[in-house]
Amino acid sequence: MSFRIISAAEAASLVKHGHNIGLSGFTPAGTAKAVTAEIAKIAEAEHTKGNPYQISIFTGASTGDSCDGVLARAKAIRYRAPYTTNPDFRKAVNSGEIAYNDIHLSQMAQELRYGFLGKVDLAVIEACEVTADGKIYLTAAGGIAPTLCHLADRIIIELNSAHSNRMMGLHDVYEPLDPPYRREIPIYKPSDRIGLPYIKVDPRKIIGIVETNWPDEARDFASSDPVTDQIGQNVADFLLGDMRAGRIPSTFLPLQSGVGNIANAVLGALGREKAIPAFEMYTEVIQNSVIDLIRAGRVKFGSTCSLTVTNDCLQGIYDDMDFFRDKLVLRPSEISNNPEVVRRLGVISMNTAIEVDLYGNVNSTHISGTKMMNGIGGSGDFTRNAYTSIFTCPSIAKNGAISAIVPMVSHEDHSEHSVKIIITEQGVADLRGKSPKERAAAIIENCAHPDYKQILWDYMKISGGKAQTPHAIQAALGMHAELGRSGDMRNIDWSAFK
Ligand code: 0RQ
Repeated sequence: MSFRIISAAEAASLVKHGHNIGLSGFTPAGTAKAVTAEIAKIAEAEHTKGNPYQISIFTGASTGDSCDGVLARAKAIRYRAPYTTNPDFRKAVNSGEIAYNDIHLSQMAQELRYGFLGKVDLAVIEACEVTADGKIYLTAAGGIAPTLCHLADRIIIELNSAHSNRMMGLHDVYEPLDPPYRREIPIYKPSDRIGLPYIKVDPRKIIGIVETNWPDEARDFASSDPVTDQIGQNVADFLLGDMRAGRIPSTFLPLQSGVGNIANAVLGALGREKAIPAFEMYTEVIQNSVIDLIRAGRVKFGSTCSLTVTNDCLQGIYDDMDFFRDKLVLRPSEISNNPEVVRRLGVISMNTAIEVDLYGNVNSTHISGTKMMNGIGGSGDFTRNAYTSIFTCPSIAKNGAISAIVPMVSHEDHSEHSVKIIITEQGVADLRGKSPKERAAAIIENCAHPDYKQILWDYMKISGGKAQTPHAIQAALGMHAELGRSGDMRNIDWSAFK
């Protein structure tokens, strides 16, 4: 079958007010870009005419400016799930303009299949190749593309020549059956392949091909600073200590790492620590630091959902595909983040907290309990099921006006039952095997910034200290309230709460 070549504007004209659109991609690798940019223009034109025009967007994870950015600015998004990172989108969410649903990334595809989010009216899938018999070869991410192709009656392909078709073969596409027919996912080591290198669809569903040459929009990272370097070193020292104590086998265990500046610095430090053996990754994103570690022989294999790397790094992978082909696999997010596989492989998870409380509850998503930062991403998929779950963050934010260690988190993403290790630049709190009060002591002593240690001990005093999980409920969010009042948590006066 030969496909119709259409313009991005023609593809966008198929999208009507109220439609649910599914996009390929993940953080923001492999995201469809050209059609969404044209949808934004339609939204602006319709709004100028006084007509309503808003759509829902389903993706694997965050997208770039050509999706979440332009669509948020055009006020074209009614509903969006899951994870995002775009600043304009964030503003629109926090001003109540967009209904945002922060779903665990491993669950997004199945929630669509279960029908919880409504019908997928159109799937827009970025590909490096598509064949006449309906084989779609994805670009830099797996995301939820297989499920979108399965659910949508109409598929638009963005055939993007900015990606090399040397990507063909790197993906392992596998979609589980739904209950009660689901079987085990037969991955026993990160490099196991269980599916096909392409998505197979009925070619009649592909209603048009949009030819583009649009590079991915992954951002570059801030170069590491003394704080992120120290956090990275503390993670490396902790893992080495656990290996020497026999808690991690000498062959090591697969690692997962989240996105962001801290995650990038942590991986750099792990790579430099030569006493840690070359390791494998079972993770959702691979950033530049991991590609460097693969080249250096420090990472033996990477199973991921996306290559969230800068464009020069991606080009380097394409140029050296003969080297990388047996060292990388790209999976749909339902598999890269799958709780069953994470638990089986004994993954060591490393994600980032915004704040942590005295008992080990973690907030990764909300500023002062109400404003969305990015979202939970895959951190919950991994944390709950990890062999050892680690959270990292600087001990303070905004020049010390904010402590990352607080009496009670203002929003909870990961509970004390799942969080095992907290690491700041100050040190490491190992919460494994500890009761809540023992955890509080470890966190204050090892992770809190010196400016806040006494403040936190004083909170423990007014909490009475006897209950299973001591709290002075009237003061539990006192540091957050103080931040709102004076702009600095250090001004807290606990006597006001007695
Ligand atoms: O603000 O940008 O104005 O300077 O938050 O913080 O320290 O630069 O760290 O880039 O790694 O982001 C948790 C947001 C951290 C991210 C978060 C402010 C701080 C700064 C960014 P500025 P840093 P990072 C992977 C798996 C989701 C959970 C996860 C994230 C900005 O890592 O979204 O790991 N994680 N998911 O000043 C007010 C506080 C603050 C604070 C930090 N307590 N109060 N502001 N900041 N702590 C994702 C996927 O699954 C795909």
